[in-house]
Amino acid sequence: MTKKIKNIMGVGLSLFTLGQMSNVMAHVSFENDLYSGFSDSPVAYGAADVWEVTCSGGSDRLVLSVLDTESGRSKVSALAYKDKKAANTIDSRGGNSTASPFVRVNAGDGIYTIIVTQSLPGINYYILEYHCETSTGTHTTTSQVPEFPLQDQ
Ligand SMILES: [Ca+2]
Repeated sequence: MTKKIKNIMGVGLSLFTLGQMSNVMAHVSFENDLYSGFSDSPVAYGAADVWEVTCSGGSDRLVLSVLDTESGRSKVSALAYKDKKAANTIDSRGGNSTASPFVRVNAGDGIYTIIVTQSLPGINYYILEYHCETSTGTHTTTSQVPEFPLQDQ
């Protein structure tokens, strides 16, 4: 197997469309993979992708969830961190259209780090959904993550 992005414009685009339809103004990542335990993978175990999202001034928190787009036993989780505050969310069932619960990290404006991990070695595919908002839930300016994570495993 080789590391690849699957279905970039498929699920990601449909999620984006759904977000627009529900007026959520959510941001989504491209569909990315976690890849471990293969001869050509960067790590044998513990693949982790690292992302950064910037929340504009006036933001109170980052809200995020993760969609595991691959069925199988391995679960995908996303942990967001900033200034000694963190929250973790896990998609308990891969391969369906139900994402993990939304969680919040209330650490104000600035750069949040998001780390996506898998519970078992192998290959997982996932899409992040996230946005920044004020303390009353009004969406604030949120950076769009790049096509690939800062650490890509
Ligand atoms: Ca799911």
